Amino acid sequence: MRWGRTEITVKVGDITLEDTEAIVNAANNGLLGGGGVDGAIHKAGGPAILEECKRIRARQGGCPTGEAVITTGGRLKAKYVIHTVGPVWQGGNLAHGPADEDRLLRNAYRNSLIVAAENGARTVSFPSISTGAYRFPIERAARIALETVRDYALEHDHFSEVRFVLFKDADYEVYLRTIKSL
Ligand code: AR6
Repeated sequence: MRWGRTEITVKVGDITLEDTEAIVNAANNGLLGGGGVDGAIHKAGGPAILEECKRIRARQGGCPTGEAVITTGGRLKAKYVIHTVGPVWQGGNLAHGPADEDRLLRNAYRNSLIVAAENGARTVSFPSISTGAYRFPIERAARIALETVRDYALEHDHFSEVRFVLFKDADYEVYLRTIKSL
């Protein structure tokens, strides 16, 4: 699948093994690591990633939801890790205004692309942000992820490839179905 000049790849895999110049981490506001893909990235990439996260924390007090920051990839193949923070699913309505989670998830994808582009990365891999511990429904999240990357790719010629790396077969099936429907 190609959007503008950007090749879009959807695959099953472990994102810590990807060879794109940047991989994206589904982090939390504190930037000190955690479980899920965050734990896997810190474990595979080694302590240099956490050291830089701590420096970012000291400078700006963590990472607000929907924003993104960049560190070294440490021992990973990827040169950079872009740490973004998706929203915790709250039900998609009411308390925070209509579907604020949708807007925050869109921001997480878009700001990750912007930070990658600012740092010269032309290939980037994404996990499925917010759909694990943060419980965002996968169908809705997949649509937001794919539409946000599509819109960016159609507006900018910057990326040669954006890869979606799904950990579970069921998530991969949802992404495939969604991309065909766009
Ligand atoms: N490669 C690719 N995807 C993975 C991997 C991996 N190695 N490991 C897990 N996933 P989650 P969130 C998938 O919970 O929902 C952390 O503790 C997983 O199957 O990692 O954004 C952070 O520190 C799921 O589809 O991220 C935060 O506190 C997806 O990654 C919080 O969890 C996202 O699940 C963030 O929650």
